[in-house]
Amino acid sequence: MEEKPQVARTQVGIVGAGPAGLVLALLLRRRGIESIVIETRSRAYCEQRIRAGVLEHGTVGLLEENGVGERMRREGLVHHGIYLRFAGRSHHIDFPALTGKTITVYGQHEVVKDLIAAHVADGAALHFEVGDVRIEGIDGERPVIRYRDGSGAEHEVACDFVAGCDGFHGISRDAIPAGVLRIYERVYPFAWLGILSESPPVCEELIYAHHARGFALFSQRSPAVQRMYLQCAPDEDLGEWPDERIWRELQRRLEGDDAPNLVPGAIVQKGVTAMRSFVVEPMQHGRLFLAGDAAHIVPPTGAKGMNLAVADVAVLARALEAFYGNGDTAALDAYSSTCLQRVWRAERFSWWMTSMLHRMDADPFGERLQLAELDYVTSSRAASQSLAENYVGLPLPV
Ligand code: RFL
Ligand code: PHB
Repeated sequence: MEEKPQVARTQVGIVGAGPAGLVLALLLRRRGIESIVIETRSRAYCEQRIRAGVLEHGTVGLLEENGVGERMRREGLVHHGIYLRFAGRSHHIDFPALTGKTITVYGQHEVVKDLIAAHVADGAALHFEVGDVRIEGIDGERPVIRYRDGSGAEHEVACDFVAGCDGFHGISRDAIPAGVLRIYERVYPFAWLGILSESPPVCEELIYAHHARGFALFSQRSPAVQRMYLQCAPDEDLGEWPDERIWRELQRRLEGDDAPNLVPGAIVQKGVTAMRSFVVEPMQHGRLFLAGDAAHIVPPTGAKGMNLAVADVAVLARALEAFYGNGDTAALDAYSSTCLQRVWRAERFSWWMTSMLHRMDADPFGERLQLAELDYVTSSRAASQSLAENYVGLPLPV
């Protein structure tokens, strides 16, 4: 006999409780629109997953306006610029002087913790550790999300719309019929070895370092915890990277006249991150809307991924508000084209930062071009302003 599913009904079914799904649910709730969020991982896993660290000016504003900015304001580190380091010297890009804006360094997992806490406090529907997730009926007016809970019981969520916020490896993108999506992709021949360490900051702001041995990035999480990355091979074996080697390599990639002092500490996490640029077009089909990493990936060099996810769902929430307010579908119909304009700008910026800063094998001409570009970017006001306005974030779409 076929098992009878437990049936729930909502306006917007959200697949995935990363930044895209959680921010969307929050924005919808603030507009009086119901949603149910389902997530395959546990709450603890989502709250501990170490990822992004830089929040654009607009992302910070959106979180604050929606009542989840209190801890970020207290614990987030407001940065007034970044350093580009090359040929043995650091060069400051001053964001307030160039754009009037700042950025905030606050871990993505802290944002996720704050969002989950707000959902729980509001009694919102947020289901962790679900399995076997399927999306059906997106071509009709009643799409359905099916899943199994931890005990194996089958559930069905009948929705008006489905938001696919399940990241690059999720199932939402594949729910769109074959032949509809066009994929644009670039895979880079290098990766980042990232560490989290209990040590003092290398500098008051982030340092993006170009070096003949490869790129390095010196970021932060708090006054006592730092996040740092080394360019490495995509198939790099972490077993070959004992802590002493990591510290030695980070220090070498900082070398030069004004080399900041790197104080080693306990490395509490290590991982390798692949680098990829990826966009699907369109970002919607029928009643399914893709948002965040489910629709696009940027290499992390421009610090854009999480910010793009938030920008997508800001557009989607506004479009759904118009639909439920007065039946107007124009903004929903334009969702993909509205988002893709910003997405491609961020793709361009992330690709450009990546190309300018990473070592490419056996390309001495390319290295000279990188140095000329870095020299130009740090000495021309027009060029540094262009970098700064992209880094702090283009205005959220209105
Ligand atoms: P996420 O965060 O991947 O969340 C997707 C969620 O969906 C769940 N899921 C499913 N749920 C239900 N059913 C299924 N079938 C499911 N399949 C998956 C997953 O468990 C997960 O919880 O996507 P989202 O929300 O679109 O957010 C995107 C951001 O996470 C990502 O773009 C950023 O982390 C990228 N990124 C950075 N972005 C920035 O804006 N600034 C940065 O400084 C920055 N640095 C980075 C980064 C990403 C990095 N890594 C590890 C890729 C640095 C690194 C090293
Ligand atoms: C981080 O702090 O994890 C981080 C900062 C800047 C980037 C990427 C990652 O460009």
